Amino acid sequence: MQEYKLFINGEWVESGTGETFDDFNPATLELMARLQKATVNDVQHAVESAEEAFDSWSSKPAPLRGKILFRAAQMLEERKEKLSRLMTQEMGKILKEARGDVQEAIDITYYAAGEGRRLLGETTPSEMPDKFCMTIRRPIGVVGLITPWNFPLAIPAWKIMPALISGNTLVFKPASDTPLLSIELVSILTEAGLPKGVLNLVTGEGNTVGGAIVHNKKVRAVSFTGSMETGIRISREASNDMKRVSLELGGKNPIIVMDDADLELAIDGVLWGAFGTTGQRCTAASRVIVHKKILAVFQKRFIERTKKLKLGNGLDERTDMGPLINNQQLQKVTGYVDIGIEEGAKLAFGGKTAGPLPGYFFEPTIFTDVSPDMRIAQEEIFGPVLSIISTDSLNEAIDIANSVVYGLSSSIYTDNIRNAFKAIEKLDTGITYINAPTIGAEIHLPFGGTKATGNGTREAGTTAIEEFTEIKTVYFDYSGKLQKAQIDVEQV
Ligand code: UN1
Repeated sequence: MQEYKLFINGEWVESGTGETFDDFNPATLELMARLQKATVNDVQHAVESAEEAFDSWSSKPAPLRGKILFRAAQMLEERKEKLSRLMTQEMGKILKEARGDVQEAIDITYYAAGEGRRLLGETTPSEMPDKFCMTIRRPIGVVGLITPWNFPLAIPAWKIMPALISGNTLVFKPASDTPLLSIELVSILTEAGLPKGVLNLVTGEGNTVGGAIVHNKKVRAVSFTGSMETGIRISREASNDMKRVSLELGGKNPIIVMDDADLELAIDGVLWGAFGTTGQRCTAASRVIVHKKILAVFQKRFIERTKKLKLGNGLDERTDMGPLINNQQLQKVTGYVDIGIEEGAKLAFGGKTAGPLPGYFFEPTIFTDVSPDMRIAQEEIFGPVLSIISTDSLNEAIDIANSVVYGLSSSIYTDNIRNAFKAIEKLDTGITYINAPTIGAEIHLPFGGTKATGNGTREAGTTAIEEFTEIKTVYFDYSGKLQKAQIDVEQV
C-alpha cells in the first residue's frame, strides 16, 4: 500500500497528527493509496513557507519562471500515458477522456510558460505633456487553490500554472477523491526545478484544510472550483479579510435542438455532452430542449443510441461510460431519479445502479415529458441524467435555457444562421457552442459562467493571468514640474 505525504517547504512530511485517509478506485472499490489528513497547523506551515518563498520567486524574471513550466509541460507529455491510466483508476473516467484531461494540463502548462514572455500591460497617452502612463502586472502573493475531483489534472493545472507564471506562491488542496494526480503534478514541477516553498500541497478534509486556507489572513486570494454551496461559503468567509476569490461553480447546461438541425449531429452531440465523463462535468449537458416538430424522432433515436452505451472499467478501451466518483454521488443521482418520477416526468431509459463491477455505476438515464420548472430540470445533478424538454419556438427555448440559477455553458443545433446568432446574443451563459455540445472548452479561451456559476471570474485564456495578478497603474512624469490632472489641462 502506497502512502503519500504532504509537501511543505520542498519536503514530503507527515501531518501533525499522522492521521490518514484512504483513496479508492470507484470502478473496482480497490484501495489505491493512503494519504495524510493535514491539520490547521500544517496549513499554517504551508502558508508560511509560501510566504517565505514569495520574494525570491516573484523577483525571478517571468521568462525564467516560464522555463520551469516549459520543462514541466515536457515531462507531463512524456508521462501522459502513465498519468492517464492512473487517472482512470483513481477517478473512473474512461482512458480516452483521461488522456484528454492530461492533454488539457499539458496545453495550459505550455500556454502559461509562454505567458512568461508576455504578461502584458498597457501603455496609453497622458492628458498632459511629458508624462507616460502604463499598467504593469504584479503577483497577488500567497494564493490558495482548492480543486475538484472531476478533472484531477486539468483543473489543478488551470490554476497552478497561470498562478505560478504570474509570480505567486501557492497552497494547494486537491479533492480527497483524486489526490494522486496532484501528487504527480507537484512532483513533476519540483523535478522541473520549482524552488522549495513555491508550491505546497496539503491533502485532507475539506472543512479543516480548505477552511484553514480560506481563514488564513496571509492567503491573499483563493481560487475554487466545486459546488455552489461551498463556493458561497468560501466567498462569505473570505470577505472577512478582503481576499480575492475566484469561483467556478455549477451548471445546468442546455442544448437546444431546432427543427432545422442536422439530427444525427445533434444526437451525437447530446450523447457526448450528457453522458461523457458520466455526466460529471460542470459543463455537462443536463437539459436538451427539442423543437416539437422533431421531438418524437429525436427521442426514439436518442434512446436507441443510449441503449448501446457500454458501462465498465475505463481501462477497457471498449467502455463508453465509467462509474460515478463515490457512494455519496451515487446516492445523490439515485435521489434525483426518484424526484423526477415523483414530479411526473417520464423515465424513458435507465435510472438504476448497474455495471459489471462492484463500483458506483449508474445507467445513462433519460427523462422525457420534463417541464422546465421541475427540480430535475433546475438543479445540478452531476451524473448521467438528461431531461428532455419540448418547445415550439426559439424564443421559448432560450427562455427555458435561461430559467436556471446557473450560466456556464449552452449550445444550439441549427442550420439557420439567424437562430445561431440569436442564441449567441440571448443565452445567458459564459460559453455558447453552435452545432457542438456544451463540453469541450479549449485552454486558450476564457472559461467561466454567469449568475450562480461563479463570481465573474474567467479562467484559462488571457483571463487566466487576470485571475492571478494585480494591476498597477503607473504615471511617470518627466516634465520636471507639478502637473495637475484635470486642472492643468487645456480644455478646447
Ligand atoms: C469542468 O467540468 O469543471 O469543457 C471543466 C470541458 C472541459 C473542462 C470541464 N474542457 O468540458
